[in-house]
Amino acid sequence: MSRIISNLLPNMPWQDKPEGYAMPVWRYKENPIIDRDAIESSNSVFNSAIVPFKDGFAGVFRCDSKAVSMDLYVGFSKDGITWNINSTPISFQGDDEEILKREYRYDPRVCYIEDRFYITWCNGYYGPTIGVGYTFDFKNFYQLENAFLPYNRNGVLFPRKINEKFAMLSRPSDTGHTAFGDIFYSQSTDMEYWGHHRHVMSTHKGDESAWQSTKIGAGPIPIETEDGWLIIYHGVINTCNGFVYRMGCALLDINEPWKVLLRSKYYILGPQKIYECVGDVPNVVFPCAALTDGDTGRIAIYYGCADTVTGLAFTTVDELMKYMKKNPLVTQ
Ligand code: BMA
Repeated sequence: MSRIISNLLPNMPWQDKPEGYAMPVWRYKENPIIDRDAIESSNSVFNSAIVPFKDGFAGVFRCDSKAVSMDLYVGFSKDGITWNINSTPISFQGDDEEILKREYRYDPRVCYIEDRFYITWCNGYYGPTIGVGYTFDFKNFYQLENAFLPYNRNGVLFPRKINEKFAMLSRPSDTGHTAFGDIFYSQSTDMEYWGHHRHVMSTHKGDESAWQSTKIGAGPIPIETEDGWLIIYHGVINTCNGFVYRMGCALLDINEPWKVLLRSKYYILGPQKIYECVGDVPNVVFPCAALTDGDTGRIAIYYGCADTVTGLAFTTVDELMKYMKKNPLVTQ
């Protein structure tokens, strides 16, 4: 048994694994949980970040408008499944007008550290980079400096300081649809200046694990377990029909998270249901958040489906650990 080190969350959404199901991650039966027109202005609602908040849940949602512009919206839910999303985007306050100027915002992650909820997202600033902000109450939002120079995406914070520093995974990229990308680890004492960058994982070029041959990027906030940091990430292959996005998992060293202890050679969830294969960008499952329960080891993954709607899937820390141990990626 591998144990999650986290608070108890008995009210997290959950469905048991269907009898005889072969894969380690199974979908919520009533998927998708959020439709593309969840708010009046939206073309699509996907790649969004959910956390426990008060006696329910809060989330930061990527809602693309009918102009197909990308922005972040806050929402609340009692059960993690039925959501009320605000009709106007998040407005950030901050010290510097230059940083508050909005070009576009997408693919949020939300991470509770110490006393507040930090939000990271892909922020347009002469190209994509990692925006950073925080809130205490999901009403007032404060924006800090961008973490990196452009171009970067998939900035994902760790839920506590490691070696006395804030820690973030990210994926240096380009201005376009990026046909490359590895995961790196960066450190900061103040959430403003990031350095001491370390390489974590690369794409896999051989056919042992072709689904992650083009680019990889961190997904939900890393899950602290007794064996290390469990990460769920997206891996991409370039096919004659374009990019296909799947989910994988890996285990990182607890004190030196740039060291990979285990990594699955097989994907854990791929686009196979109609709402994952058909939409504005077909064949995409893109995880951005996970709820966890320290007692049962349950994990609920929130993921974008075909860049159009939001899905929910379930697993446990044991399922992922067993799957990685049984099918390890040998040549990293
Ligand atoms: C990535 C990001 C994601 C998106 C994915 C598939 O580059 O833009 O938001 O889900 O492509 O289109």
